[in-house]
Amino acid sequence: STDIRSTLKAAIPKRVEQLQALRKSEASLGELTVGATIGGMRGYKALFWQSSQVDADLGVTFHGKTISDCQGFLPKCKDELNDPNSEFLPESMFWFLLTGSEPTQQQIDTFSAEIASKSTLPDYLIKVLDSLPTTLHPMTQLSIAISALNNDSQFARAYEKGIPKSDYWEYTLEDSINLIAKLPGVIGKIYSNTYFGGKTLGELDTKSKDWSHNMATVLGYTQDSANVKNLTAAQSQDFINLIRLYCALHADHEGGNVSAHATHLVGSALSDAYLSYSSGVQGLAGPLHGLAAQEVVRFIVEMKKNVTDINDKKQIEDYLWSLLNSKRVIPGYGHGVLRKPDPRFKAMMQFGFNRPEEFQNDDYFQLVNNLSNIAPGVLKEHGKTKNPFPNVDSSSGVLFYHYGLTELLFFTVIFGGSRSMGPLAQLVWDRIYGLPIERPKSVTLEMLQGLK
Ligand code: NMX
Ligand code: MLT
Repeated sequence: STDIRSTLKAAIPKRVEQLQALRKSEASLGELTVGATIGGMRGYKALFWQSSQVDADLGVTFHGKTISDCQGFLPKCKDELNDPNSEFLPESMFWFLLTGSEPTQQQIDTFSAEIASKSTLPDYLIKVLDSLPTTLHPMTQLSIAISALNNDSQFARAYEKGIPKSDYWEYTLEDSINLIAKLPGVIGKIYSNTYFGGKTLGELDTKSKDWSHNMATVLGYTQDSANVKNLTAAQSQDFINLIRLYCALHADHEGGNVSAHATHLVGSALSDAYLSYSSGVQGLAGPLHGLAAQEVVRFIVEMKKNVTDINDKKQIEDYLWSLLNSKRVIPGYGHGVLRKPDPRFKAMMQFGFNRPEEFQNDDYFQLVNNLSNIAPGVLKEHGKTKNPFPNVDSSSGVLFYHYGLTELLFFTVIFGGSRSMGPLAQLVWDRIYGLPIERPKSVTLEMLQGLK
C-alpha cells in the first residue's frame, strides 16, 4: 500500500498542469467595490483554496464531499471497526484534504501510527511551556508552543542551506506532519500546566493509539477508573469520539476564515509551517472567530441562571433581547458566508441526540437545542445579522462541558488542534504550485473618495 507521501506525489502532475493552464486566465471573478473593500472583503472571491468549499446554503464540502459522505467513507480507528459509535479519524480527514483521494483502512492505520510515533514533545518545548505564567490564556500558550517548534523546522533548515524551489513542498509536508503529531502533547501540557499544577493526567501512546485518543488521554480521559474526570470507561470513550468528530469537522472551512487566511498569508512569505500556523492560531483566538466556542458556554451557563424554565420560549426571547439591547452579539450565531444553520452544528448536536442516556437530562445541551429554534426568530426581528442561524461554535462547548471539560478558556485550544489540518494541507499545495508572496494593493481614503 502506498503511503501519504507517494499518494500525494501521484496527485501532483495533473493538478499542477491544471493550475498552470489557468495562470494567465483573464476570466473575471467579479467586481471589486469600495463597500466590500472597507467591509471585510465580504463576497470577494480573492483566494485560491483547494480542499474545501463553503456554500451559503449547504455549508462545507471537502473535495466535494458532504459531512455525512465523509462519515460514510473515511476510515475509523482499526480497533473499533465494528463499533457503530466510533467516529472517523481526523488523520483520515487530513489525508483526504491533502491528497484528494480516499484513504484505505490500511493506509490510515500506518499513517496514524506514524503520527503517534512522532508525538513526543522535545525537552526545549516543555521548558518553554513550563516557563509561561498559568494566567496566560491557553490560546496564547498554544501559539507560543507552535512558534517555538520552528526550532525543529526541516524547511527552515533546508532553506538556509539552499534548496531548489521544487523541493520546498517536501520539507513543508514533513514539518506539517510533525506539527500535527505534536499537537495532542502540546494541548495536554497546556491543560495540565494551566489547571492541574503541571501534573501528568495521562500518557501519550507513541505506538498504537490514534491522534484523538492520545489527545483525550493527555487531557485526563484515560479509560481506567482512576481518571481525574471521574468518568466511566464508556464516557471516556465517548469523549474520544467527540474529539474525533469535532476535530475532523473543524479541520477546514475553505480559505477565507481568519485562521486559514492568516496561515496562508504568512506562509506566502515562505515562513515555515510552524510560523504560518501559529499566526492562524492567533486569529482563531479572536472572539468573532474560534473564541466564540468559549463565549457560547459562558453565555449558556449565564442564561440558565437567568431563566427559571429552559423550555419557556418567552423567557429565552427576553434574555436574548436584553443581550442585543445592550449591544452585545449572540455568540454562536451568524456567519460571514453561511446563510443556513451550519451542518457542522447539526452533526455535533447529533452526537448528543445519539446518546439520550447522557444528554436528555443535560439542561445546557437542551438549552442550546431550544435556542437554535428560538434565536433565529429574534435575530431576524433584530434585523441586522445576515445569517440568524447557529454556527459551529454553538454546540461544541456544551458537549465538552458535559464530559467534564469545564475550563471554558480551554475550548478554543481544541479547535486550534483541529484547524491545523486544512490550512497545513493547503500550505503544502501552495509550495507545490510555487504560489507567490501575497501582496494586494491598498488604497487610501482620498483615493476612495476620488473614485467616481
Ligand atoms: N448577534 C448579534 N448581532 C450580530 C450577530 C450576532 N450573533 N452576528 C452578526 N451581528 C451583527 C454584526 O455585529 C453587524 O452589526 P453592525 O452592522 O452593527 O456592525 C451586523 O449584524 C451584520 O453582520 P453580518 O454581516 O451578519 O456578520 P459578519 O459577516 O460581519 O460577521 C460573525 C460574522 C460570525 C463574526 C458575526 O455573525 C458574529 O459576530 N457572530 C457572533 C460571534 C460568533 O459566533 N463567531 C463564531 C463564528 C464561527 N467561527 O468559529 O469562527
Ligand atoms: C470557521 O470554521 O472558520 C468558521 O465557521 C468561520 C468562517 O468560516 O468564516
